[in-house]
Amino acid sequence: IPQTEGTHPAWLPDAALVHLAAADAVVLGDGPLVDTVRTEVAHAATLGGGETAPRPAGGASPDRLVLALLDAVPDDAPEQLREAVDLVQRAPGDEGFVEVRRTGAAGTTVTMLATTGHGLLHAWFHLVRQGAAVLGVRPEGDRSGAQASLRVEAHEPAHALRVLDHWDNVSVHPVMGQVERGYSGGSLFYDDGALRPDLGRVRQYARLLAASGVNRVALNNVNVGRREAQLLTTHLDDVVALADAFRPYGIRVHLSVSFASPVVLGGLGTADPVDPEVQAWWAQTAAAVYAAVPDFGGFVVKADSEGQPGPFTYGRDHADGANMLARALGPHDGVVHWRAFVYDHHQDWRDRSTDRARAAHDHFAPLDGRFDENVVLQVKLGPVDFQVREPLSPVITVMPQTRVAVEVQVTQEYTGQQQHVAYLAPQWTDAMQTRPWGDDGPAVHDVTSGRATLARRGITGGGLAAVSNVGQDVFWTGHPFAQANLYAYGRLAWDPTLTAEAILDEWVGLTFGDAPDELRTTVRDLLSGSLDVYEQYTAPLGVGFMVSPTRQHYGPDVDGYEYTAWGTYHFADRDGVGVDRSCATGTGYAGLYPPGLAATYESLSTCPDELLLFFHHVPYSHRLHSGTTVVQHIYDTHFAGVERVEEMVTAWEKVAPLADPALAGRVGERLAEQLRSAVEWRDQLNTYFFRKSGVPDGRGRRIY
Ligand code: BDP
Repeated sequence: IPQTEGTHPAWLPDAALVHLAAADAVVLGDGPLVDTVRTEVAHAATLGGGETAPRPAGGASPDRLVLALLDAVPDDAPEQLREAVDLVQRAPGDEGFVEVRRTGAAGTTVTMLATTGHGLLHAWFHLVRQGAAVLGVRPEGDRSGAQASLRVEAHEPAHALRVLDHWDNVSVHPVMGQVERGYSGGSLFYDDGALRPDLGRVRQYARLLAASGVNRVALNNVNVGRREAQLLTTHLDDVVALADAFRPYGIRVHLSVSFASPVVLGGLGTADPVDPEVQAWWAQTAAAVYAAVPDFGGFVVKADSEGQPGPFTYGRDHADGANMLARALGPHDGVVHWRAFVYDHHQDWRDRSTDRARAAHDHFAPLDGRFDENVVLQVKLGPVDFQVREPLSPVITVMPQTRVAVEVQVTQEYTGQQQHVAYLAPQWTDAMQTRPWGDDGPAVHDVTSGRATLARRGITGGGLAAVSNVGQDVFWTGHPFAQANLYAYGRLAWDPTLTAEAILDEWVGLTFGDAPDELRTTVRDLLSGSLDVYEQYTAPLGVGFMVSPTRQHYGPDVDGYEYTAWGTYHFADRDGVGVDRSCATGTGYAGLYPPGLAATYESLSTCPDELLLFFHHVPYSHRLHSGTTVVQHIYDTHFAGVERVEEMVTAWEKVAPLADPALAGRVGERLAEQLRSAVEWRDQLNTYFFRKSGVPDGRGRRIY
C-alpha cells in the first residue's frame, strides 16, 4: 500500500479499512490488478493484527468475504461460492462487479464477483465505502436480530471514460508556475523541468483516484509548452514511468498534445491535417507511444483557443483536425478528447454580437456527425468558463451524433482557489441531472453515458472529464476540505445519479470516520451549502467573472475584465446590469437550447432569478421572483454571505480541538482568509452598485 510519510491519507485512512480486517477475505484469480486487490486485503488484515497473506478458499469456517474472478471459481468451490456464481445473471463488463450478500443464522457472507481484475478492485473499494455494515455488523445499540436475507446487486460505471486532466507543466511557466491554476503546491509529477525521481506519491494518488472512480489521467497542461510537447517523443520515458505508477490501480494515462507537434517536434513545414506527411508523422508518433505504453489512453487537445495552434491556421475545421489525430490513435484503441473551449479572446468589446457564450456552439454545432468514433468532444459544463453559476452549455444538447464529454473544474480557479470552502458537487449533480428536453426527455448524464438515444447508432457516450486540484501539498488539495471535490468528481463520474449530499456523507464517513460525531457533523455542515455562500458574496445572479485579472482570478475586481477583449462582461451602467442574451433584443444565445428551455430563458417572467443577469440586462429596480429588487438583492446577499462565513468560522473554532492539529490549523487559517476575502467582495460589490445606481440599501446598512 503506497503511503508517503507525512501525507494526509485523504479518504483512505487505515480507519476506513479496519472493518475489513476481520473479514478474513479470500481472493481468487490472477493478474496484476488482482494482485493489487490481494495487497489491499493483506494490508487490511494487518490492521486487525491478523494474517498478512490471504488464505485459500474454503477451510475450517465458511468464508465471510470472497473476491473472485468468475473464471477463477473452481467447479469444486465451496457451496456458498458456487451459489453466488449461479446468481450472476449477466457477466459484469470490464469494470463492473456483482455483490452477493447472504445473511443467515451463521452470520453474513459477502461474495464479490467480477470478470476482470479492474472490476474486482472496484468491488474492493465498494466494500471499503460501505463501512462496517457490509459484513452485517450493526451500529451500536441496534438490538434487532439479523433477518435472513439474500441480496444480489450488479454495479457498472455509467461512463467508460472518467478522466482527470492535470494542468501540470514540466517546466515552470513564468506566469502560471508549475501547475496552471494549481492551488496545492507543486506538481505531483514534475519538478522544475524534470520528472520527479520518486513517484511514491503518484502511486498513493493512483490508489485514491481508483477508490473514487477515476480511471484516466492526462499528464500535462492543455496549454502545451515546448518541454511538455516533448513528452510525446524525446521525453516519452517520463510517460512510461508515470504509466507504471498508475497502472496497478487500473488508471490509464493520456497526454495533452500540441496541434503544431509535426512542426515543433517533427521539423515538418506544416501541421495541416490533410497533408499526408503530417498524417504519417502522427501515425508513426502514436505507434511509438503505444510501443512504449501499450495501454496508453489517447490525446487531449486544446486547439485554436487562447493562443494554442489548431486547424484554423490551415483553413481546416475542427472535425478535420480531430479526425486526423483519431486515425493515428484508432489502430491502438486510443481516443482523442477534443476540447470545445474555442472562442476569440481578441474580440471587439463594443460588438455584442460576438457573445463568448455562443462561441463553442457556433463552432461545433455544424460539425455534428463528422467526428470519428474515437473522438470525444469535451465540453465545459457552462458556456463561458467555470463560473460559480452558469446555465448548461447548449453544445451538450445539439450534438446527437457526437460522443460528448462534460468537463468540470475541480480545481477552484473561480470558486475561491482552495482558500475558500466551496463544495462543488451540487453544481455538477444539478447539471448532470438536468433534463434539457423536458421532464420526459433524457438527462445530461444520459448524453454523457450514451444511454440517450443518440442519432448515430452504436456510439457510446464521452463520459466526464475534470481539471484536477491536487499537488505536493501534504493535504493534497491545499484546503483539506477541497479533497471532497475530487472525491465527489470520481464518484459522479462512476454514478452521475448520486446526490451531492450522499457523496458528502460518504466522504466525511471515510475521511473522518473515527472522529467524534460533533466534528463530523460540523465538517459536513460547513461543506454542505458552501457553494451557495460563495455565490452570495461574489458575482450576482449568474453574471459571472468580476474576479481580479492581476491576482490571477482571486478576489473581486468588478470592472477587471469589463473593458478587455476576453468577452466576459456585465454591462453595468447607471441604469442597470446584465447581458442581454435574449433572441428578441440580445445576442440570441437563449435560443440555442431545446424549445422549452429556450422559452424559459428568453422571458423575463420565467427566467430563474439565479441566472437573470446571465440572460438579461435589467434596471436595478427590476423585481425578482423572490420579491426583492436586483440592487437590493445584491446588498442583501453580500451582507448575508459574510455573515454565513462568520458562522462558519465560529462553528469550526468549536470543534477544531477535536481534529488533528495540523488539519485544524490549516482549516482555521483558510477560514480566516475566506472571511477577509468575503468582506472584501462584499464591500467592493456593494459600493460599486451603490455608486452606479445611487440606490441606498433598503435596510439602512452602511455600505463602505
Ligand atoms: C481558463 C483558465 C486557463 C485555461 C483555460 C482552459 O483561466 O488557465 O487554460 O480555462 O480551460 O478558465 O483552457
